[in-house]
Amino acid sequence: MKPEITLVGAGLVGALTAALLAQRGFAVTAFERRPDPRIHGFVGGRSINLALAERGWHGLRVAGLQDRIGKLAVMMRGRMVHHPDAHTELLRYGRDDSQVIWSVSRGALNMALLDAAEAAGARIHFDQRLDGAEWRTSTLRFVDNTGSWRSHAAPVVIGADGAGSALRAAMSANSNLDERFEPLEHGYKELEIPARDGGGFAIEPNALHIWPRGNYMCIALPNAEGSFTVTLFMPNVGNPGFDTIRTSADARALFARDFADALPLIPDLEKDFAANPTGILGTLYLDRWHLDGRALLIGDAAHAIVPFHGQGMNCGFEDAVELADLLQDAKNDFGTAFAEFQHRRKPNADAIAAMALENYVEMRDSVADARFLLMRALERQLAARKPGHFVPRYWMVTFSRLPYSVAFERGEIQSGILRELTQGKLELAQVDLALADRMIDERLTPLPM
Ligand code: FAD
Ligand code: 8R5
Repeated sequence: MKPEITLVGAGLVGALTAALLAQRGFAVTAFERRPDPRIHGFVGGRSINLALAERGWHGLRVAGLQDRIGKLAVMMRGRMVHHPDAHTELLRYGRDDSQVIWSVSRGALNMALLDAAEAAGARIHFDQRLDGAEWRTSTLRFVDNTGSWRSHAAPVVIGADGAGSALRAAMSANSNLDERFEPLEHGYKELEIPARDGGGFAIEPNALHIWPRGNYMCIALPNAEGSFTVTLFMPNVGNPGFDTIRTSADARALFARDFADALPLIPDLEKDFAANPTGILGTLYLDRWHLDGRALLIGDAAHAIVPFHGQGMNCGFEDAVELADLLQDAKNDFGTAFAEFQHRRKPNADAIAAMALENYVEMRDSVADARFLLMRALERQLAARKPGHFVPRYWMVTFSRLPYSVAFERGEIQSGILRELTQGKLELAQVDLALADRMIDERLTPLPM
């Protein structure tokens, strides 16, 4: 008999987990609140994309989906910075085109993952919203869109139902998970740069575009069909802020002043600004991710983070792979496997949460700062002098599968080295590279790469 596992949520992480567990011989049943996107189209309808990096690709590779998704992904070589005077510059993310990130459609990704889960034998019930749990009898209650109920016996349940997790709420009703949500005082709004008439991209396709403006910014990621999804990030309260930029006319005036080169590319600015909700951002921390061997939270349900490193999904995919490996070896001792999962993943979730918060300041502000640019240039030089020894933090997070906690710790040491070496300096030629080599040898061990 195959052990049975119930999943709540068949979004990105839930569908990947369903595929990986079914591939390893578990009898997987998943319940998803939304309708099947392969039949009804993806709810929302708009093109929404995500940045896929090495950790995400690894999950897709293990699930056998690399080729299918590879065909749909748009390469982003670096940040294309749009300065206030409208000149642009490309800051490469990696060493060369082997170190890039990729823009993929959330809908296409979710549909591919659902196909893979079902192909491996997982059963997925759509239009089924978790509404509560009775832990004494291990019974979950689901409600469909007509309001009718069903009960499901679930001795082992995994919650991949996102930041607003209903399973988390049901677990909290039983035991204290020590949950805390730290809101960011900034929100976001999605807009669109459509494809040019007759097709084609209106701006450079192979980049992640950033309009840094100090305390706020816009970004744009390419969609394969030629459009870009634009996101405006700014304070909830302030000037500009979502409390002062309230009407479509306010939005147009803000763009005319601060994003003048983008404005003519966003024909539906007014309509989208009014119609699209203002997204909220924040970090979710829980001290407990599981109820012994009965229930476990993964992905955003356990550790939602702010978006500024583009790692929420990437981190969630890493969760899915780690969990599948643990359960494969667990001999049905779910309690031990869930505790080990939390033990291994929590320090990494905390590390990426902290790095994602830091990257907001870097994206919106420091790209215009001379000392920052000098440290960035030096970082690349040291990476070339000492490959595998001095590795930029962004590279460790984005292009490797080193634990996030290692990226964070080494990043702190490296940032100390960069600060000391550039103290009072204006250009790269003034930096003492022999001293740099000594600092690296003394403070960092070479990586096993
Ligand atoms: P979700 O994707 O939220 O999936 C949860 C699923 O559970 C959904 O399908 C939902 O319908 C279902 N569900 C919810 N409640 C219930 C219930 N009660 N019963 C049954 N089912 C339920 N990450 C990146 O790595 N790179 C990016 O570039 C990036 N860009 C992003 C852009 C946007 C606009 C947003 C909002 C997020 C972005 N992220 C990105 C983060 C990423 O989307 C999340 O980290 C990732 O989707 C988490 O996956 P998940 O499966 O845990 O949660
Ligand atoms: N998420 C991303 C990066 C890092 C880019 C860099 C940043 C939109 C709601 Cl804000 C953001 C990145 O350091 O140059 N990689 O991928 C994705 C990002 O935002 C996504 C699209 C987003 C939540 C709205």
